[in-house]
Amino acid sequence: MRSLVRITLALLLSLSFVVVLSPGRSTGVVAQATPATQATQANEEVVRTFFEQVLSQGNMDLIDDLFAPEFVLHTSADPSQDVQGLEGVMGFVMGLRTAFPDIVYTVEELISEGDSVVVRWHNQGTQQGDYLGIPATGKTVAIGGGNLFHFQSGKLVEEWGFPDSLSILIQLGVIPGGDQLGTATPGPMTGDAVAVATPGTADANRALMEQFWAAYNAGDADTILGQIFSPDFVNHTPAPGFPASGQGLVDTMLYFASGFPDQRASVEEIVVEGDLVASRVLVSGTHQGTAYGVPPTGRHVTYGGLTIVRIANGKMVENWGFYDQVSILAQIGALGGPPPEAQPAASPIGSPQAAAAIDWAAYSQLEIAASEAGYEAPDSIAGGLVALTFTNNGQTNHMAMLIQAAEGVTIDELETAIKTDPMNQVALREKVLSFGGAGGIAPGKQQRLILNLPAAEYLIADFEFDTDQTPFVAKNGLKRLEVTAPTAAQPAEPAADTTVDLIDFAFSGIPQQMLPGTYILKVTSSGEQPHELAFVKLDEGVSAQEAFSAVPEPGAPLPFTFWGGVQDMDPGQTAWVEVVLDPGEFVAFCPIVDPATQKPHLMLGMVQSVVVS
Ligand SMILES: [Cu+2]
Repeated sequence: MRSLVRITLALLLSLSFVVVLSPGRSTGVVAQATPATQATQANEEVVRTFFEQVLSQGNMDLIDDLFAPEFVLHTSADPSQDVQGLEGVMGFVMGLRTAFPDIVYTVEELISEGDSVVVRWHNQGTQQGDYLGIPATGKTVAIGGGNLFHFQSGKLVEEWGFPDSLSILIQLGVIPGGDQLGTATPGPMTGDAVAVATPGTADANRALMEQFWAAYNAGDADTILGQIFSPDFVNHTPAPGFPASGQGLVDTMLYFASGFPDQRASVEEIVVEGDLVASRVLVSGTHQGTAYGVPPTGRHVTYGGLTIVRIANGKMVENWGFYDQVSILAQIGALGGPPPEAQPAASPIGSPQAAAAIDWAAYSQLEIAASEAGYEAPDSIAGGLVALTFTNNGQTNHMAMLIQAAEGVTIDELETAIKTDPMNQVALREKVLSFGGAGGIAPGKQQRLILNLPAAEYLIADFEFDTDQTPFVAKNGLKRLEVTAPTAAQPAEPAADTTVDLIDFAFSGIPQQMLPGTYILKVTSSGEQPHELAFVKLDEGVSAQEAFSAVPEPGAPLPFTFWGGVQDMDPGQTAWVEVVLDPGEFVAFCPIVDPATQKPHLMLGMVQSVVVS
């Protein structure tokens, strides 16, 4: 029911970094020295020298001694951001010290194994020069972070850096609402030593870390809380608004899973020393739900991170996590700049083939035309597989939804209820059974579908709006349709280019990149709630986020064109939807309202952009 689109757009305006703050922690921990070989001790000294003398004091002469000429620093998951060679290191250090001349790093912990060293650190500095394009603010900032280094012949050859860069931007006042957020930054951790239990073997500790990431990828909170975290687990780097407990970390994980339902962490490296285990991971997922207050963009996001844990008696007892959250924000277009170009990729379903194979005339015919004056449609058709051809002959958007009255409701009662209170979607939903129908299309357009309609009395309903903001169902946009028993010889189900499942709450099976052409989508409503698949084509130069985050003035033109799709289908129903995609950017969404949260499904994940080129 399209009447909700406007309400939806208003809800989407909640595009702000709203967080509840937790006070900065200062839980003290002192690392217990564990035996290390001479080589790993020497490696650790190199890292310590880099932090304490090069980064903190600007002693550039040491760079030659510490770094191999082929050194590479990965500052993000994007290789084009890599810093290369000795000159790259010098430029990096000079840039940092020009922006923060008094910067001082404190090494909190070193973990080494083989040719790898992981360092956990915090720093403090005053911004007196440009940093990431931000002019000098004079502000003093303090953040933590973790880095992983590889050595070759005693020199640094590769580095992955994970500063808490989101915290820097918040403290510099670059991110809206960040003045308050800044206080949530964990301060340096100093204080009392805690007792350290007998460490497990390196292999057992490594296995526990692997088990953690497997459970993370499975969204298995029970295993994490019951078998992996100790009951007194402490997270020293809680996300703003989340408690420092194991439950808080699991809740953070679930929060991210709601924004990126398909997210997966791939473990790139694990470094174990004594009771400490560090893992470097690459996380990727599709932005299909609200994350950081940003409505779903359908963009694919990849970012790196480093998690360090301490293990005692076979369970994780402490955690420090450093993730490239600024990169996530940049990739979902939340930092104000233009979102990155969608990565060119061929559609996994290739060129469309199915449309050419469909014999539309083989099915029972239902031709519906709509205009502001109402529907032109037959009074009676044969049921079974029905080819619906819907044409918009009007001056504004129209749809042709096909509904029956629910059990215990007569079709007269349903018609009266719709005309009386057409905007009350949740109440109306109890009175209808939804069999799809043609999605809203712009004037002059046509939408074809094949639907499975059992014999019954139906209503064709137009929940689009007239120019006076009245839905057409309250005027001429309702017509009865009698569907009789299917003919004995039913045609075969049509071919499809791809299968799309509408689930609670996502579109499964719609590629993010498609080639131009006419597609047949076999669309099944597979969730527990009814769903629809609506397409709009964005105006040129309009991003999905812009289109779905601005509230239009009443009557003002929307920055997209209604492109059709299939209307509400109850669980279990299937329709074959013809979609003609020409080059440009499309957005698929479902505006049906979830009764539990009163939010439209698109805010819960049922929105996805499709780039056609
Ligand atoms: Cu839905």
